[in-house]
Amino acid sequence: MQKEIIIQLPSPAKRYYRHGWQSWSLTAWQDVEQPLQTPKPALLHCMQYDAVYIHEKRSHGSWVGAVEMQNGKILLLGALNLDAHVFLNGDTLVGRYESDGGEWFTAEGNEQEVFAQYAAALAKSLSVSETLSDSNAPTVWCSWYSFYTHINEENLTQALDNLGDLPFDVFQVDDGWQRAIGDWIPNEKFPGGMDNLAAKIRRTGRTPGLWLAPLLVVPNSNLYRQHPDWLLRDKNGKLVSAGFNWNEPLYALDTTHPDVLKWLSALMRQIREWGFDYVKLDFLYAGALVGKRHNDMPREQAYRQGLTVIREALGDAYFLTCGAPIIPSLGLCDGMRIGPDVASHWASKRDDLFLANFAIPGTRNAIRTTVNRLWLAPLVHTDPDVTYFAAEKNTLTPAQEKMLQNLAQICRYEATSDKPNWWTEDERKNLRTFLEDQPNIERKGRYQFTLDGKEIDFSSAMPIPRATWLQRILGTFLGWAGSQPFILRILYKLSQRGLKEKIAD
Ligand code: 9PG
Repeated sequence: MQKEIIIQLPSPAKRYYRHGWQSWSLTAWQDVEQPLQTPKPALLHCMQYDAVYIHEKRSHGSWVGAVEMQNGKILLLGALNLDAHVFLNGDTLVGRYESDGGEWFTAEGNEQEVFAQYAAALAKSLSVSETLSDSNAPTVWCSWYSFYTHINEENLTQALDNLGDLPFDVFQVDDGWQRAIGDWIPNEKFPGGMDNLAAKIRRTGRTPGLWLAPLLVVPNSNLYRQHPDWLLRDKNGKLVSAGFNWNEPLYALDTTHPDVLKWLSALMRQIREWGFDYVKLDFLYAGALVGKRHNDMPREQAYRQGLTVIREALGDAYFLTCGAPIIPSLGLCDGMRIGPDVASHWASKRDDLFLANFAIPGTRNAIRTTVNRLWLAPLVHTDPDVTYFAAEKNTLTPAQEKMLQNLAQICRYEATSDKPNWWTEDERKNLRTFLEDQPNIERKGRYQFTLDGKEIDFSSAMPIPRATWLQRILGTFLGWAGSQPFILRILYKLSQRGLKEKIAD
C-alpha cells in the first residue's frame, strides 16, 4: 500500500504515454516538449476526459504512464488498484492514489514487453479470467451510425431482413428505443415491445443486442422525479453534472445506494428476460464522477461495486462496456470500447484546432486512441467501434476505410453500422470477406503490423494537431459557446435537420 511513488528517470524523457480515463478519452504518445492544450468545451469535460485533472499542465494520465527515454527504452509506471493517476514531473514519474493508496507496478525495457507485463500484473490484481484473450468477439451489426436515435420497429426489421446471410452473430439495437434516459421501457416507436423485437432477431439466427446508459438520468425522466435521493450530489447537496447530450443535462446514479443497486440488478434481469444476450452499457463514467456518496468510498470503487452487481445480474450475456473508466471495468465485462466513436469523417478542424478535443467522435480520433490501447487485449475484447463499407455514405478515403477495417481485424472485434441497402454488390462482398477472414496478425512496431504478411501502418492517424495562437483565441470563444446549454440546443436542432439527409436510404 503506497499512496505516492516517485521514480527517477534513468535517461531524459522524449515522449510520454498518456492514458485516458474512460473509453473515449485521448490516449497517445505525446512529445514532452509540446504540452497539450486543455480540451473544450468545459460543459463536456466530465463526459470525455477525467474532469479532475483537466487543468493539469504536466504530462499526465490515468492509472498508467510511460516514458520513452533518450536511450530508446521505455519506463512504465502503473497502478494495480483503482483511483490512481500518473504525472511526468521533470525528470521523475510520479504516481498518486486519490485515496488510501495501493500497489504500484514498474518496468523498464522494450515497449511491447513492459506493457504486456503490466497487463499480466493487472490480470492478477483484478482477477481477470485468462480464457478471454484467446476468443474472438462476436461479429456485430449495430444500429447507431446509420439510424442514430431514429430507429423503430419497421426500419430495424427491414435492416435485419436485408442483412440476408451475412455472418453477423449479433444484431444490436442502439440508442432510441427507450422512453427516456433513466426510463428503460420501450417508447411509442416500439409498440410490440422489446421482447417481441428480440424474438424476431432470434428467429433470424442472430443474438439480440441492446444498448442502455443505465447510470445516467435526465430531468425529463420519471426516475429523476421519483428518486431524487438516488442521484449523485456534491458535498453541498447540489447535483453532480454528468455532461450534456440529447439536448438535455445529464446526471448520475449513486451506485453505493442499496436501492440503486437493486434497481440496476432488476433492470439487467429484465433485459435478459426480454431476450437480449448481448448488452452494450454506455456512458458508464457517470458512476465514477466525484461526489459525496450514500456509502462513502473512493469514486472508482463505487463504480466497480455497481458494475459487479450489473455483471452478476447479466449472467452469461455478452457484456460490452462503453464510455467506461478503463481499469475499474476490467474483469467484469467481456468487451470494452477502447476509443472514441468513429464518424463518417476522418477529422474535424473545429475539434482538432479550435476545441483541442481528441475525444470527440471522428475516425482519426478513434484509430489514434484504440491503437494506443491495444496492450489491453489480454484483459478484455477490445472494441475499436464500427467499420464502414458503404463508400458513398461517408467522406473517408478508401485508404482510411481500409485502415479502420484492418484495425478491427487486429482487435478481432468486427462490426458495422451501415444500412444493408447502402452497399453495392462489391461492398457487400468485401464485407463478407472481412467477416469471414481471420488474418494472421503480427505486431512489428508501435504503429506497424502485418496482416497475413501485408504491412499495415497506423502512423498517419497519430499526430495531435496544434493550433496557432489565432485559432486558440477563436477556440476560447467556441469553447465558451459550447458550454452554453442554449447554444447547444440550437446546434442540436441544426444537426437533427442535417441528419435526415445523412440517414436517408
Ligand atoms: C448512442 C451513442 C452510441 C455510441 C456511443 C455513445 O458527447 N460525446 O462525447 C459523446 C461521445 C460518444 C457518444 C455520444 C456522445 O456515443 O459511443 O456508440 O451508442 O452513445 O447515444
